[in-house]
Amino acid sequence: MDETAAKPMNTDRIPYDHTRIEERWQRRWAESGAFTARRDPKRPRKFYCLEMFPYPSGDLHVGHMRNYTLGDVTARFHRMRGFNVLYPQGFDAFGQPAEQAAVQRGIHPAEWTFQCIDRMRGQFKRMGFSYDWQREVVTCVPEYYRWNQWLFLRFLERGLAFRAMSPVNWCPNCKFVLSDEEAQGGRCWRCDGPVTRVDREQWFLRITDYADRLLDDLQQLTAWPEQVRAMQANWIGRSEGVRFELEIPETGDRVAVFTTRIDTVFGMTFVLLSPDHPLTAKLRPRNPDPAAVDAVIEHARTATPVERITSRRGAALGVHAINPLNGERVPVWVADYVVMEYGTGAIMAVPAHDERDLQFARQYGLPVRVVVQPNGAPLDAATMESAYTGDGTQVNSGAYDGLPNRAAMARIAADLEARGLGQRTVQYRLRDWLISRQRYWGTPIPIVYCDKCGTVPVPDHQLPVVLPLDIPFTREGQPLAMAESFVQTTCPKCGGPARRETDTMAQWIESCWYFLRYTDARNVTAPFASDEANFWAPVDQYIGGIEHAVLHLLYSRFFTKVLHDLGMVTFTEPFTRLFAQGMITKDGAVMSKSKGNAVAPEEVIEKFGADTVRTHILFMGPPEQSAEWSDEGVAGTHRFLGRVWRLVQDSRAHKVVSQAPLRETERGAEAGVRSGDPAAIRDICRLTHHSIQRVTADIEAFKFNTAISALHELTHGLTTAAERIVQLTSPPNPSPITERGGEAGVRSVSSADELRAAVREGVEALVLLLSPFAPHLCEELWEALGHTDGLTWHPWPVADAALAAAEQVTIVVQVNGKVRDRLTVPAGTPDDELRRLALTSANVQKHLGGQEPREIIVVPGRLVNIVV
Ligand code: ANZ
Ligand code: ZN
Repeated sequence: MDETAAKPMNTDRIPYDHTRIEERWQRRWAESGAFTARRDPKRPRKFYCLEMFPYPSGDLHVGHMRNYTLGDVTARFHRMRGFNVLYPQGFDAFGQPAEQAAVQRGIHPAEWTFQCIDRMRGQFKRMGFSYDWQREVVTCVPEYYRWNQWLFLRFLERGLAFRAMSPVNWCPNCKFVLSDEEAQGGRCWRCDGPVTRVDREQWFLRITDYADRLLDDLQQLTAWPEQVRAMQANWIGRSEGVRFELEIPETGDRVAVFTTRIDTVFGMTFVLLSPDHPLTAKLRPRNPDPAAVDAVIEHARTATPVERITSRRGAALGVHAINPLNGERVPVWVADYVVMEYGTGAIMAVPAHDERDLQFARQYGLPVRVVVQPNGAPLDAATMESAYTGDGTQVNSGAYDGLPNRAAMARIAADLEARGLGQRTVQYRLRDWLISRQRYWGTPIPIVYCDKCGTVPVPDHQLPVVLPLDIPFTREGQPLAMAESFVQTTCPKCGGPARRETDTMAQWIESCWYFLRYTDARNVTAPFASDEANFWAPVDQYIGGIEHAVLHLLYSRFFTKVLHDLGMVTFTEPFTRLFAQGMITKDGAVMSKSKGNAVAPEEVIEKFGADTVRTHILFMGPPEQSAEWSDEGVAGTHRFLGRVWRLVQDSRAHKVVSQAPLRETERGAEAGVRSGDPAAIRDICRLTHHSIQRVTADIEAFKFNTAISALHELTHGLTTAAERIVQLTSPPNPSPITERGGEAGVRSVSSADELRAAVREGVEALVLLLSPFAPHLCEELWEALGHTDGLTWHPWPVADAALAAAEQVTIVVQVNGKVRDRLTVPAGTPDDELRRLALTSANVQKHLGGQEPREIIVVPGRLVNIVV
């Protein structure tokens, strides 16, 4: 025994200096290009790991870091598992806050954006995230947005981009036109204020052409959260129904309606037109009081979408419509809640079976007729308080009476088709995607308006249309429209004077395809080379917030399908697996700067290190759930990492592990574990290999918190074993690491040497398994263990299933003291389980003969005695 080994540990132990270690490894990784994504043919599979890239709004807090830490652990894990890994990061750099900052603080949006990017990039680096920074994508530079423009022109060529005058969602608060997705529930996605409608000429992308594919392909996305798939399906809103026309005898007009319940057509007691329906304006004078009609039209114009569909305001239009099935004349009204954007903008109203129609009928004294009768008490049209929307038997329906309504639905549809009066159709709720924004800080739409030639696309070779930087910012108006040097241009077709489009593209456009740009980020002749995109994409694991369930994820799926149809990629879905992380809260509220409860990562890194922040964020709970940040929790995680540090340091000092790396032959098997070996060694091997199994499976399943728990247990078991070695080698010197735990869990062992290899193997496994979580610490320890290869691409440990399996023991089962059975069970099986197993034994059942046991005595690991 040498001098060092005999000394008490705490005097020569190197302290866990996280600042020094983290700076050192971040420098090493950067210098060696450790995270550069390469297409290495020796690695058979690829893995593309991606987090939704951030909007550069300033500083990130620890709540934001959850998203990125999940990604980094996943990326590091897959590198060690032998994949070619692409793990990039960038900035979604166009958008409104930069423009607001410009107005409020007089700083240029570009300057503000790049300041934020620099800060955030620095924060990412301090967290030790293993991004390939050579592929960084910043969307507000011409090198990137020129490809937005290029793609827009491809959409235009295919008829997938068009300009139309149409009512658009308008947020009076943000002074901003919104897409339907941004105005969900009638609220602005930015300020949550109510949205109104205004008419404007705008650019749209024809996403509705892809509605069926966007819906059908959701079925392929089996590794997406069910909730997100359901939200998309609902948003696309496919409805099967029937469209048919009714004649208006007074004017000779025909009005088409769309219904999902053609079985109720005999219950139509009136027809409703949308206030925006062209016939509404035409028929207005037929009401003796046209002002009543005007009031409805006016209300519809100013009301928010939610107010409109909940309103039951209406007015008669003084004409009738003829039900083609029974020739009945029913009145035609205008109603607020019928919207022009869905179906045909007119409906057959069936108050007995549609709630809104019933409310409308009661309010205006219109008739109600039951045509679908449920089992049980018959419905009474005069008194029913809510519509019956379920299934039943046809009544009051002429030739269809007595049929189940589902059967009638099919028959009536077929009959209408046969008579040429209507047809079965599919209706989508999804609307075309409005992409024009009256904003400065975005991608200019590459269009020129010429008096002679009309709307002229800017030719490819004139791209990019550069966003001018030297323009004044004012509170009102669109700065770009006021920049004459930008607006005035020459027509690419005739060379005459022309004006540029001054709307910019919605910021969602940039994020529709950025994940493909990363595969070939520096390409100057194309958005990306197909070969690179097809190698790396689709993204294998995408990580982000549930708030993008519809907007970004739907748009990206749409773009991917168009790119597929353009022949640029071979796949049709962009994100194979999707993970939506839960929020981090502080004092019960979602962490955010505006709420004043944001915790800066720098503070915690300073005190405890990035490894602690990372490990703690993932230890806080299942990542899909929200979790409360606590300072005590962080300190606890720091202590855990300190224990791992000391385990390796003390083990080395005490020659528990030698400084030379373990030779292959020293692993598991060599220790003689499989054959009649000391139980203590077997215990350590089992713990090690079982831990490898658990941590591997847990990381794959995104159960990072339980993976870390397993690492706690492994650390504890190895520490105890290391203490045992110290005791055996230096009995007179009580070691500080024996203070806790002592001999617990370590069975008798004759010599320290027997344990050494097993502990060494366990310690190496611990460092490898912990490394995706705490990479700096583990690199340092790996080096201390004598390795020179670094951990980034080091193979992940593989468990030996035989070593990992729990030890089997035989339990004797007695009934009234007589042996009746023997059970083979894993060692450590709990008493309750032993009781249950004993009672279900066939032989025991026979000897009990139906009697209730009076007492069941369990001797753990040995015997169960049932007394009757
Ligand atoms: C008659 C009827 C009877 C209806 C009945 C329902 C129940 P989904 O499922 O969302 O596709 N509708 C059609 N176009 C409309 C419009 N532009 N504005 C407001 N409502 C409209 O809904 C389809 C149903 O919504 C259609 O079927 C129609 O009412 C109404 F017992 O027709 B139904
Ligand atoms: Zn022209």
